Amino acid sequence: MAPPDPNPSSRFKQIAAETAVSKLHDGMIIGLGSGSTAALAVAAIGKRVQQGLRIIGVPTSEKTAAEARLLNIPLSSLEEQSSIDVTIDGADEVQPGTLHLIKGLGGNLLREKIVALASSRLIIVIDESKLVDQLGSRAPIPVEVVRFGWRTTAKRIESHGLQPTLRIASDGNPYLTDGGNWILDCAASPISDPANLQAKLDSTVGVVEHGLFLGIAHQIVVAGPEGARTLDRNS
Ligand code: A5P
Repeated sequence: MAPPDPNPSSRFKQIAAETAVSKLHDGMIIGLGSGSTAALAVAAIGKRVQQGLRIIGVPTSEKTAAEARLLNIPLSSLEEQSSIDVTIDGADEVQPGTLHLIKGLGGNLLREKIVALASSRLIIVIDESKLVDQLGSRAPIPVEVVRFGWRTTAKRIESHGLQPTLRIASDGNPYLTDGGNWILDCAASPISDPANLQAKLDSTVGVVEHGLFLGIAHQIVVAGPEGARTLDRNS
């Protein structure tokens, strides 16, 4: 009998990432996501590039850009490529049916959202633990805020029924995003009306962007013990 897998979630992430990357073809402009699952997709793209696949990547974070350079993936930016064929990225929560997401526990939600919205298709790669009936069930909503007056911004966010906590990095200082902002991780009980909360966060002064990605993903590649399957939006 095979010994039990000590980390099935990593294996599922790998399967999801490789399944999504197998759909790519020559000539595509590809958004490169951030986070541990997206990093596996970037590694799989690197392998395919080494085997001759001709694509150009647009990274969603400095970390992803560094990983892609090491793999010799040709890179560009949104200044040079105004549209992207497909972006492959991870997520912290996915609601099947709507394909609404929470993203940003890795801290890159702003660039991820900009790249996602410039993409003809956003494919999300996850292990099945990320599937939830209602957003807010297992992950806080990361909200990127300008540093100036952040405590007053946090109070405004509290008035939307969320509980914001300033994210602290491993060096003990506030976590700094690639855009030079801070992140408030906002605990929410399961969110009954995500569109309403999105509207409130969108109009909160001091908020740069938030991790609610509603109606943006086109397809989810989710992997579990049975292998990978794809989820499409019910619309
Ligand atoms: C990065 O900012 C995030 O949006 C990630 O895509 C998300 O947190 C999922 O990350 P993992 O694949 O590491 O769980």
